[in-house]
Amino acid sequence: MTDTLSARPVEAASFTIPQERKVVTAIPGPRSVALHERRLAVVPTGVATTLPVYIEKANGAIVVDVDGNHFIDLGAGIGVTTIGHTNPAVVAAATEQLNKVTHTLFTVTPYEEYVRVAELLAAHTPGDFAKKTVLVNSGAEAVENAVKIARKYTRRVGVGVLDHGYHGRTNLTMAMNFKAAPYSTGFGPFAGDVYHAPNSNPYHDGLSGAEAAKKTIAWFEKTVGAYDLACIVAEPIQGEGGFIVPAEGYLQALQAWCTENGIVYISDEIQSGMARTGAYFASEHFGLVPDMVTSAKGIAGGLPLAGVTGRAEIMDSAFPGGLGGTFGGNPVAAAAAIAVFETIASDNLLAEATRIGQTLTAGLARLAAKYDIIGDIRGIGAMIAIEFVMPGTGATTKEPNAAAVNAITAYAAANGVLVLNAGTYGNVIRFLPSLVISDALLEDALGVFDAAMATL
Ligand code: PLZ
Repeated sequence: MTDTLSARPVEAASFTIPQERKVVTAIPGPRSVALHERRLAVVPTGVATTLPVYIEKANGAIVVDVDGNHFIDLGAGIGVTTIGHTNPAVVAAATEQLNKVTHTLFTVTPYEEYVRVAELLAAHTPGDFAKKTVLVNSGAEAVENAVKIARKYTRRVGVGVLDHGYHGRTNLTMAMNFKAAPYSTGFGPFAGDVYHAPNSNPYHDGLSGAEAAKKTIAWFEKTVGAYDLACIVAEPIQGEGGFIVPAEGYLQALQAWCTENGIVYISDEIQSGMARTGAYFASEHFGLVPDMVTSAKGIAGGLPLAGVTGRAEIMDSAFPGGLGGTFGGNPVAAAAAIAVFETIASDNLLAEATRIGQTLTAGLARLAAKYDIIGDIRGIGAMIAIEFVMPGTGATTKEPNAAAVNAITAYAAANGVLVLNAGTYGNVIRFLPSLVISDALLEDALGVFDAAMATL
């Protein structure tokens, strides 16, 4: 065992699948191809697939397809299996809960696991004040509920969002996304009273946080007026938008303006939260104490669960019965979430996220020195991205290079590395590995990226 591996909190021996890349067929292999044919007959084309490789099992940072190929998973199901695939603590907690009680509906007859998750979210989201949490099933549903509550609390209707943001696929959240295609094209009419303001995008706008905030605030003041805004919903690091990290001071200035004007500040931490960036919630890196935080994805280790956590007085503004849903805060998902919180603490996973960020950024910097199509490397902790530009445009127009991203991700997949793209122009590769991935696996994957870029 190498030093890197022995430094891992989860010993290699505790993985049930060897943490190694192994390609034994063409990608996709024959069994995946056969399954894909069946799928095309019965699953609509609107449910697209990045890579038609059908997965049979997974553990830690490795997923295994039906043809026996072992992939290094650098996407973790878009940042969901943050504490590793089939984490033993999650599997044990969910299995035990399945055998105790699978469902009652919390708003009919409640159970302790929901309450415990609410306590854990109150303890781990930023801010030292009384907080309450409503649990739901998906990120989009969390955003919808956050907006409902903010509107009820403020008795205002306007919803402010930022350019390059992403918030979901429901009717309201479609209207909140920056990108129309493919999320909302043809699906209207859309919810009204949603206002899209310029964001902070340091690599492209070159503005300081204060300058960018001035621009955003001026836009809201002219286009909506602070008085009509119930809330601003913003991701601390924009996920689908390409891991855009705002300039220093930007979000703080935006929140200060919200507070002065009675606007509820909502941090959408669905992609950036739950230990992903080396803090429980990324807002902490920016000195933000949001009025409300949405969480989902990594919260329950792969089971469907999401939440809205906020100041008690805001959360209590909805009338009794105003919030709920059949499956929200399901006992099995809630039990899994408790195990996730416990594992982050017991396995020191915040520090692991920081380690992963250091390894990735150093490795990617080596590649950037070799390949001028790498325009920017950014992100925090285990949420790192590279933006690709056309050759020779890095110092000038920074023209998006989606073709490079498509070629590199295809090469990586064919060589046993699963990685996701992102960005409004599809020219970003994002790394969202699980926090149990070793440096050795990361270096192996970086070698594949090097080889991929050498072919371009
Ligand atoms: N807010 C910040 O990242 C989900 C979308 C995957 P749901 N992002 C991945 C896809 O193509 O559907 C997301 C997010 C942020 C909200 C959401 C929505 O979360 O759980 O997908 O509804």
